[in-house]
Amino acid sequence: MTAQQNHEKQAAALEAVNLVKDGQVVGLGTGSTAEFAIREIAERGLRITGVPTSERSAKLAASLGIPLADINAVETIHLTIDGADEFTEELYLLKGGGGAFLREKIVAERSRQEIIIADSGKLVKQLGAFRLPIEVVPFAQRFVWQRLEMLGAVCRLREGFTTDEGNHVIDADFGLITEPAALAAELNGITGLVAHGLFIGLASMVIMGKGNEIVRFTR
Ligand code: ABF
Repeated sequence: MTAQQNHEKQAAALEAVNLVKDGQVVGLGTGSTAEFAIREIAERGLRITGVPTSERSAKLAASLGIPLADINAVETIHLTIDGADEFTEELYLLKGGGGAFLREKIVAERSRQEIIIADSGKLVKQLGAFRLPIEVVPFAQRFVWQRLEMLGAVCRLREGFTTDEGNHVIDADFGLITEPAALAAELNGITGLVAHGLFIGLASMVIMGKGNEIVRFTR
């Protein structure tokens, strides 16, 4: 990661944390950009309850003294701050490089606001330069792998990686994804495919650091 990327990630995170209010339930994203936001929440002493999207983020938040709640124990999630691997101006996201995308998607679905923070390198015209992460139950791995190949993907197992839910990840190269919503619908119908990294219609806003500026993308 370059110094410029780090600067842009941190700037986007600081801007997103301005949206956080005392008393809120806040979804805590996963990845290096989301980590800046978690640290900033603690730094500002914001009195929130965190719902982490991964064991990694839970450990970080706990170490910083942020009170955490089990997602099944909260009535609502007011706002979530998370990263992404790619995003478009239409707020289509490709996520999952960090392997936490099932929990990230569940938290995003339950959030009143899903705020994505990113450096300028994440903005793309079309998703897909980054391989699409697919979470699969081990029992269905061969079946899902074959179905993904039938859809045109070149598949690669994320070696030596198990998700927080104990599943495997296949990184599927579909090339540039011209119809993300259509592909997401196809993938949603594959039995044993637990989650994919296409987040369609979930982001409320993307806050992007660009040089010394902040650029916002909204629906
Ligand atoms: C997470 O943020 C993942 O979905 C995504 O892979 C990651 C991006 O990582 P980073 O912020 O380190 O670039 O939400």
